[in-house]
Amino acid sequence: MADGAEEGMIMQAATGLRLLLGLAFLLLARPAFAEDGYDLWLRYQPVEAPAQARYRASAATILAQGTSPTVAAAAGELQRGLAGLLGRQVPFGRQVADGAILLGTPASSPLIRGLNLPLQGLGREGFLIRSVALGGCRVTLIAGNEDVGVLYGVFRLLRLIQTQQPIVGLDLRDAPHVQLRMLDHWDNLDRHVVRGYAGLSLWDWQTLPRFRDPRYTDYARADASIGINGIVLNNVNSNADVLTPHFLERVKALADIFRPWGIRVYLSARFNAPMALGALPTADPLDPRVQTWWRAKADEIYRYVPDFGGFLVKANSEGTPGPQDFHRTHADGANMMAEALAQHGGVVIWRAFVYSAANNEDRFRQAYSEFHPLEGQFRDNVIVQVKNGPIDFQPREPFSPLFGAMPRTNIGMEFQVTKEYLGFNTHLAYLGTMWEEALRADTYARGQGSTVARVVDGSLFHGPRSLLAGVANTGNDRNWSGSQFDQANWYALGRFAWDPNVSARAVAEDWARMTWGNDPAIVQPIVGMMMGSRQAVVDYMTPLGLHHLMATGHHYGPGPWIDNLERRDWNPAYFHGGNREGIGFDRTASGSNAIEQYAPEVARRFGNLATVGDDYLLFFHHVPWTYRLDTGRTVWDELVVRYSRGVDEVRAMRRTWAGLAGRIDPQRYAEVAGFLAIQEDEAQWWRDACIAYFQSLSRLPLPAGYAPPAHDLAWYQAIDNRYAPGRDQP
Ligand code: GCW
Repeated sequence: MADGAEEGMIMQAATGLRLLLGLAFLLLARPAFAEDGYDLWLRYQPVEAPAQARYRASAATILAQGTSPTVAAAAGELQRGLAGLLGRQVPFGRQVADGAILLGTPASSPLIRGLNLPLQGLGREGFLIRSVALGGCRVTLIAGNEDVGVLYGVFRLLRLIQTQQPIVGLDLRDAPHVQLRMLDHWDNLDRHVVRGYAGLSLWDWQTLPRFRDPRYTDYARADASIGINGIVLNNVNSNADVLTPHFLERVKALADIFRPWGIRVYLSARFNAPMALGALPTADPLDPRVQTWWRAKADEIYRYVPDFGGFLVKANSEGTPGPQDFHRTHADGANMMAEALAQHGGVVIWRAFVYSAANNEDRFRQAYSEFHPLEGQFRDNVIVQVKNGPIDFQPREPFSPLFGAMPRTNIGMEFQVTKEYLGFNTHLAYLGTMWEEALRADTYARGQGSTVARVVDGSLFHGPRSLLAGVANTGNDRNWSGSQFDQANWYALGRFAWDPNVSARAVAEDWARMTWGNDPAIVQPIVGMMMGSRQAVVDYMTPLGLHHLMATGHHYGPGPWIDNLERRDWNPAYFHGGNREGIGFDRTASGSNAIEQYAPEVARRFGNLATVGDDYLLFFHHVPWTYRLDTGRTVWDELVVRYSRGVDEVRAMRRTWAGLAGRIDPQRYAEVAGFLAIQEDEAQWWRDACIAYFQSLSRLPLPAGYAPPAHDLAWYQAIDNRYAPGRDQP
C-alpha cells in the first residue's frame, strides 16, 4: 500500500473517531430521554456556565447531620438537584469545609446546636437558610426545628438555584402560614379518577403493598417541594371498603413511602361504613354502638399508620349518606368521628359542599343555611372544608359567604386543581389568578381587611386548625397532570397553601423558570399566557357572572339550554335565568336574597347594580337584554363581545406559543401546541353554541362586525359527548 493511501486511511480513522467522540458527547450532554414532563418543576437542568461556577463555589460539599429518613431524603434530593443543576456530583462531607451546605436541626446537628440560631417562631415546618462563616469556612446552613423544616429548606435552596437567584449572603427564614396543606384525590378503588383527565389513579391497589412503584416517591418529592403535607387517597364519594384490612395494608405502604417527605395520609370515610361493612343496623352518630365501632376502626387504622391524618367526609350531599339520615346534624356526625380520632391526634375534615333533595332554596344559599346554625358546635379537631365559591368550582364565582361567617369554627379552603369546569386538561388555564382573587376577597367579618386568606390561614379568628386543600389533578399519564400547563396548577396549589397571600404572578414565574427555562424570552411570554388564561376561559364559557352552563354529567362543553333535569339546580337554565326579556340570577332582596349571607358591606356591593361590577353582574342580578353596562354596550352586545374576546385570547396564546418554537424541547412544545389548537376549537364551540342559544332568547341581532355562529342551535344541541373522561359514574 502506498504511503499516501495509508495516511489517508489513518486520517479517515481519526475523523471517524472524532465523529464518534462527538456523537458520544452529544448523547451524554443531552438527557437520555426526550423531555416529556415527567420531571415536573424538578427538572434540575444545568444552569449556564458562568452562573454555574459561582454556584459551585457555594455548593462544594453536603454536610447532612442527622440520621432520620427525612434528613436522608433532604440530603439525597439536594445531591440529586445539585448534580443536575451544577453538572457534577457534590459529595457528602464529614466536616465543615469551604462551600459546604450544612443541614440539620438543633437535635440532629451539634454544629447547628452550637450556633444558637433564632429558630423560635418557625414551628415544626419552618426553616432558616443562612450564609455563615464556620471555623474560617464559608458555609450555607439549612436549619429547622424539625427534620421536615430542613427538607423544605433544601427545596427552597434548590429553587433559588433553579430560578437563578444568588445563594451567597443568604439570610432567609420562612414557615408555612397554613397548617394542613392538602391534596384530595378523587380516586376510586378501581383506579378511575372522578374528574380526572390525566389517566388512571396513581395508586395501584392491585400491586400494592408488595410492589412499591418508584413513582410514589417521585409524587411525594413533588408534593414536598411545594410544601404539601397531607394526601387524601380516595374519592369523597367514598367506598367503605377502603377501611377494610385489605386496603389498610396498602394504605400503610403508601404512608410509609410518603412519611419521610413530611406527608401524612388521610382517607375519605363513608359515613354509613358501620352499616356498609355489615357490622351494625345503624350509623346514627349518637348510638353508642356506632361510636364504639368508629373508635375501634380508628384504633385499627392507627395500628397500620401511626401518623394517620384523619378522615375527609362528604355527608348528605349528592346522595352520600350522612347524619341527617338519622335526624342528626352535621356537627353530631363530625364530632362523633372526631372523637374517635382525637386520642390519636387525627382530624375530621367535613365538607360543606352540601345540597339536599329536600331543600329547594337557591343552591348558593344551601351550605350556609345548613352550617351557619352549627357555629360553635364543632370539636377542635373538626375542620369544615368550604369550596371557594358558593356554587361549584365555576370559572368565576364570588367567595363563599361561609368564609367570615363562622369565627368559632375551623374553616378550611377547598379549591379544585383538576379543571372539571375549565376545559379539562386540554385548555390552558392557570388557576393561580383565580385563587388569588378568591383569597384576597374581603369578607368584612372583622371590618375592612378581613380577607378570605386571613380566614384560611387562621390569622383572623385564631382558631386551632387551618387548612387549604386542592382536588388533585394527577394521574398516571407521563406528564402527571394530563397536560404540561396543568402542572402549574398543582404547583400553585402548594404555593398558595404555604402562603395564601403569595402573588399568582410570582408563582407563575417561578414555575415557568423551573419548568421551561430561565431565558426571559421564554419566561415572559409563558407567564403572560398564564396570567391571561383564566380570564380567557371565563370569557368564552361564562362571561359577566354566568355560571354552570356546562353540559350535563361530564361537564364537557356548553349546555346552556338544558332545563329538563330532575333537580332544578342541576339545570344550566336555572343558573342563567335567561328568557325573552333578560338574563341573570337575581340573588338580591327581590330574588333569592342570597346576598344577605354576606357581611353588610359585601351585600351592599354585590346587591347594587352600580357597584356589583361586570364580573359578577349576572351572578347577582337579572337584567334586561338592553341593560347598559359601563362599557356603553347592552348586556346582549357585551355578551357577544366577551364570548368573541375569549376566542381571540386563545388565538393570541397560540401565536405566543408558536413564537417559542425552537426554544422549547420538541415533545413538550408539540403537546402544548396541539392542546392549544384543541382549545381554540373548543373556545369557538363554546362561543358559537352559547351565542346561538342566547340569541334564541334575546332575538337581537349580533353587534356589527361579529360573525354569527357557524351552525344553528340544533346542531350544537345535538352534540353528545357521553364518553368524555372523568365522569362521576363511568
Ligand atoms: O362539582 C361536583 C362534581 C362531583 C363531585 C362534587 C363534590 C365528587 O361534579 O363529581 O363529587 O362536586 O365536590 O363532591
